[in-house]
Amino acid sequence: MEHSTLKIEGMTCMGCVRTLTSVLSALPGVNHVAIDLESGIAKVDHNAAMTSLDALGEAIEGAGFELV
Ligand SMILES: [Cu+2]
Repeated sequence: MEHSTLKIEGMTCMGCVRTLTSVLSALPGVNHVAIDLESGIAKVDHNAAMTSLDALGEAIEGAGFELV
């Protein structure tokens, strides 16, 4: 299990946090997602063999946010 810490731009409210949390949680091998709105930091526990860091980034951008 990888513990990735990602910096995300574009989240403005708790609705964004909920949206992104559910998008990331739905990816295969993602175990836990914790997103802090104020800092823009997302902590994701994931099986990198199933969902790589790149795949997380693609999902984030696909949801309309930006991985910094
Ligand atoms: Cu929002």
